[in-house]
Amino acid sequence: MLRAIFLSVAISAVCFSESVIAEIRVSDSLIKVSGGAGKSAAVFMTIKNDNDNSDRLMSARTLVFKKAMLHDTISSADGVVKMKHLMMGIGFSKGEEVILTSGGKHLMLMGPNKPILTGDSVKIWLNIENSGEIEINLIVGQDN
Ligand SMILES: [Cu+2]
Repeated sequence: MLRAIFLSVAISAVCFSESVIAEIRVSDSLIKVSGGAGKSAAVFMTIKNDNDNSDRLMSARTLVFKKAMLHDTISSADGVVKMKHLMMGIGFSKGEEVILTSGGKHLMLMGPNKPILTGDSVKIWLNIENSGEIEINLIVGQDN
């Protein structure tokens, strides 16, 4: 009995270590800063929808950058790479896992309010249509 209680505590502790709100799970989040002291940054992550309904990442906000925009990366036949603003956000159906990654969909942060340095933390709130806001905290790594 004691052992069973101990086990359930351990499991809930694991759940709290990732960002989970209404069964929207965000994992493997990463920030890549570009342009010297960080004129912009791209944010990558995996979002899993464990809800019983579809949902949608509508937008994001942060206090560290003036603008946060959802982008897709489009490469044309002649090799030109462009970014497209995803005005309708990124939708995910029930059970779907969406990966925001380099060369694909990502969250773009523009206009830093201060120089972005290695070790800085960047807190971001993801606005999920049906599940509310999810807070994630990213640390700027040395490989930026
Ligand atoms: Cu972009």
